[in-house]
Amino acid sequence: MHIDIISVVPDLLVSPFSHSMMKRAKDRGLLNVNVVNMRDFSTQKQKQVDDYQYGGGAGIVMMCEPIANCIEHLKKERTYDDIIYMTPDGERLNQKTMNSLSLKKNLIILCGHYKGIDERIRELYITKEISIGDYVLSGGELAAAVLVDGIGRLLPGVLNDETSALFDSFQDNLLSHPVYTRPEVFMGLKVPDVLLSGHEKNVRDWRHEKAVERTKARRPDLLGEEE
Ligand code: 6GU
Repeated sequence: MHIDIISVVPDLLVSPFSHSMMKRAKDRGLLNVNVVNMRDFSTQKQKQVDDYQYGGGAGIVMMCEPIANCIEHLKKERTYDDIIYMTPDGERLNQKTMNSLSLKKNLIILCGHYKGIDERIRELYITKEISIGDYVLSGGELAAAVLVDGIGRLLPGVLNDETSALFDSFQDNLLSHPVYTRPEVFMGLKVPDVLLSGHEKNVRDWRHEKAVERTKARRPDLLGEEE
């Protein structure tokens, strides 16, 4: 999978993809993340990429030309399945969207700043608009990192334990069951006996029961139940 991320602060997007699972995805040639500096596509002398909004009011807007030039440049290299704009007024991100995006081949992710981007870019180029939740961030970069992390870990071969992504919280509309590792007793708290029993079916049943219990208590909405 290939993902181009367009940003005015590309430095923000270096570390998130240089460690752990995302590094492994890259090293194994499963995910290639390329960060593009929008300023390189500015048509202005001062490399300006934003300007005052028509109609007045506080807040500047990201201009059409640098974004369009950047996207056109990328499109010469490959065909994109989606051109995604990260914005608080987009569709709220969930596991279903992660799953479906993980099946794509090439994506562009555009990170907004300030008051956002000129509406005409949204009309002309953007195929999908995504928000990561009901709060406002100063820019789309951290949201893009969340999106790429969530997609990357779903690519076959990224996780060492192939089955584990399927048992995640949300993958079946249930939160995860509690987990334990050594020691057996910590500060007087003992690991539940069933997990030490070696009885596979009992372990499976216990985990399911705990997942349902936790989901009912914390996120009844996931079960289609009222709060
Ligand atoms: Cl995608 N961008 C910004 N700036 N704020 C957000 C967001 C995105 N998702 C939630 N808040």
